[in-house]
Amino acid sequence: MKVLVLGGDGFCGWPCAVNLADAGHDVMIVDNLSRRKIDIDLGVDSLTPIATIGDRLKAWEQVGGKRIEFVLLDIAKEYDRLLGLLRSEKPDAVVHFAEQRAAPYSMKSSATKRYTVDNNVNGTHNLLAAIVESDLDIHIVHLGTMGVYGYGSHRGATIPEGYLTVEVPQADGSRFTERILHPTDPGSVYHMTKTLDQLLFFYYNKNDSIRITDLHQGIVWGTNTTLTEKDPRLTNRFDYDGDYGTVLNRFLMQAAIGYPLTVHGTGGQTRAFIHIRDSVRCVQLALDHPPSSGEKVKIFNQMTESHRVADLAEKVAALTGAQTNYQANPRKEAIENDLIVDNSCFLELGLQPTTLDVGLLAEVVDVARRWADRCDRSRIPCLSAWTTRQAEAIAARP
Ligand code: NAD
Ligand code: USQ
Repeated sequence: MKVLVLGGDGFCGWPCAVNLADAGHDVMIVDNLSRRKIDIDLGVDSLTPIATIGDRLKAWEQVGGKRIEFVLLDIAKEYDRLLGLLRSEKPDAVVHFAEQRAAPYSMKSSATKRYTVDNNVNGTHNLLAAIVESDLDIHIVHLGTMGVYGYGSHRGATIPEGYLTVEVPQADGSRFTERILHPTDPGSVYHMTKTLDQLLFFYYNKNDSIRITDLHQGIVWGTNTTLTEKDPRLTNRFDYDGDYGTVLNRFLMQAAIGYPLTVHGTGGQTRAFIHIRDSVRCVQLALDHPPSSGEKVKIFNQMTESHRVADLAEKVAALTGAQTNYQANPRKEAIENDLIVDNSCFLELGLQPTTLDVGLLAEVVDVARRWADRCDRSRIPCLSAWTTRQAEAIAARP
């Protein structure tokens, strides 16, 4: 299969591209390298040393024996080049990772809010419009987020895979049932762009019959896959800073350097998680099981387990002896929430989850401790505040 991996230089995209090439697909990465530029702008770096895209591709050719092509292209700004690429490459599928993915970065300023909306919404819309204009039958696999469902108001209900069956009352007292997109409740400007993506997919699927799989992914933890471990130049990125670091990887790194684990608020926030190895596997499963022509957008909940943030801190502390620091929350989010998720689609397709209980220790030892001296402690605090109220609260932290 010919596959374009948009955003294939990023944390989820790079191991995915390598995995698809290893599985025998003809892979082309399309990326504008904006993530590397944001690191430079913020003055931070991946905890793991990552090779340039050129060196990564050379290393993969030597180690994997198969070439991955690369095109430097901004999908949000270079519509004509994107269309030209689809026409010349005629891919069977496009995996779309190419978005600004950090909630705290999206909430830093009006400039980062506007950038996140412009980049993510235009990028997704350009892809959809270009597929229609190309007149090619291309399956889109998009990386969405569990955050589209929101965290707070589920009242013990199980979150279904994308669609909810509702009963609608009529004026005459009768009712009809309808399967609708699950209502959205984004918690940041970044998460809001993912809810907008979802609507764009709904429309283009309905109007133009584009075949789409939208993966509502939880927080990805871990670093490498067996393939990216094969050569240091293939190593994946590990974000730990206050804008891009996600909670579990941050806790692992903090434990490795003796920095008290930064739990926001009470730590009652419950979130969904998945290991990077499973994320890569899910994308492959989604490509292998495309929707048929005329089928509604397929939505999978791409997560394997749910945990409260405070419980994660406890787990990491039990493993490493780390201290925990409950601190003022920079985010406007529910103090606590329940999260029961239906993820049966991937389990039925054969996904065998890597659990925290099995994978955590290796991650602390092999990655976080190994690269601990590359950590800049001053970049650990989360300082991007959702509103002025949260900004005042974090300014008053002891
Ligand atoms: P990342 O920032 O590491 O990778 C995104 C890649 O896309 C980068 O290489 C970046 O340069 C590229 N990119 C961004 N805008 C682009 C544009 N306009 N044109 C071309 N390339 C562009 O992020 P990630 O963690 O790999 O996330 C990938 C996708 O998965 C995102 O859409 C994100 O929302 C989703 N996701 C990530 C996680 C997670 O925990 N990391 C969880 C759920 C969903
Ligand atoms: N948190 C802490 N301490 C920290 C960092 C975060 O307590 O040091 C808390 C946050 O307040 C939040 C939770 O941990 O309640 C999760 O935060 P996160 O930064 O790990 O995850 P999030 O902002 O939700 O975003 C990440 C990815 C995003 C993806 C999303 C999936 O960056 O691309 O879409 O996870 S999900 O959370 O399922 O929506």
